[in-house]
Amino acid sequence: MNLKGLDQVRNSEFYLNAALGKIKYAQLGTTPKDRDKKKELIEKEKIKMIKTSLCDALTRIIKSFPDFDNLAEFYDKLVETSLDKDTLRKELSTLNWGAQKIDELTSETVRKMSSADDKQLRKIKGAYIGRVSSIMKRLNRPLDFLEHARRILLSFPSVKTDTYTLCISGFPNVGKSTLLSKVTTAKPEIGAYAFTTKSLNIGYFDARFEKVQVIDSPGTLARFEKMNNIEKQAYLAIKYVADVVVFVFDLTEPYPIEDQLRLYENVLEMDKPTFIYFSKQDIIKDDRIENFIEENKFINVVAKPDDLVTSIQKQMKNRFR
Ligand SMILES: Nc1nc2c(ncn2[C@@H]2O[C@H](COP(=O)(O)OP(=O)(O)OP(=O)(O)O)[C@@H](O)[C@H]2O)c(=O)[nH]1
Ligand SMILES: [Mg+2]
Repeated sequence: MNLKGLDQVRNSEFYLNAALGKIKYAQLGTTPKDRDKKKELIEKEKIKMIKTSLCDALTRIIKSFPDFDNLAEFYDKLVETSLDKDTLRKELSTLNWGAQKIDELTSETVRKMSSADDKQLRKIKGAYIGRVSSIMKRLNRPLDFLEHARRILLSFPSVKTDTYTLCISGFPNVGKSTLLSKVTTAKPEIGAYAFTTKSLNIGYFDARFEKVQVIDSPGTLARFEKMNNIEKQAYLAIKYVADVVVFVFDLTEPYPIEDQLRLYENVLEMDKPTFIYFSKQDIIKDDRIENFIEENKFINVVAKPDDLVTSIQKQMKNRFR
């Protein structure tokens, strides 16, 4: 999702002041070029400047938001979990309504100004500014909501939804970020405590013809509604972005192995090709891993990070068969 143009959304007063400031500083009617212009033309120019400034600002806001009807599934679900899409649509269309109203009011005012004398012109302009201000004030609630939405959208991870993707799944503190740093150039924070990773870590490695995106996707056994933001993002990444998953088991058991097995079962339900990797092999007795593999009849185990990369490359080739 491209959110580059998503600038801060301000309140109506900010946009009004900017518009009124423009006519003040443009000094229409005071330059030698304007000396011979009729007052009527100058006042018309001023209100057109106000209109352009406000309508441009409103249109820019509307256009800066993504098209919520055509989001990739991952972002669509993410928006759904954190924002009310109907309110978003409604508030964006309220801004559109405001821009249209200001446009109509300006045309109407320009017509009224034709052949008006100086006193009438002042009065018409005053009334125009009053009406424009009250239209803008009605936009405060939508502007507020859109700023709130913008902050949420900016907190979303930059996931490439059209790139071949490996998700690293597993309980907190099992060594997911460490594995990410071994297979990609990413430098995630690694900590000796659970929940070190607070936003999705993403890295890339080169397969033969394309990049592979690797997402460090922390998981727990919480129900979706009970998950925190990063757990939700991780869940949606596995469900909607992952082509393949590697599940990290940690037999030093920062979390009971029964829970890790349950999470593994949940991941399998997502129906993605899934590999198993054992972290912390340097501090686990040799036969512990072998016995565990045998007990659970695992066949899809990758012994080392390098083997994971090779397995992913094989998996990528298979997808065209
Ligand atoms: N000895 C040893 N320690 C490891 C290994 N992999 C990870 N660790 C340690 O385990 C702890 C957790 O590692 P992380 O990679 O941060 O684990 P994580 O799964 O990303 O943790 P969260 O982000 O909290 O979910 C750190 O202290 C690491 O240094 C390993 O292969 N061997
Ligand atoms: Mg981590």
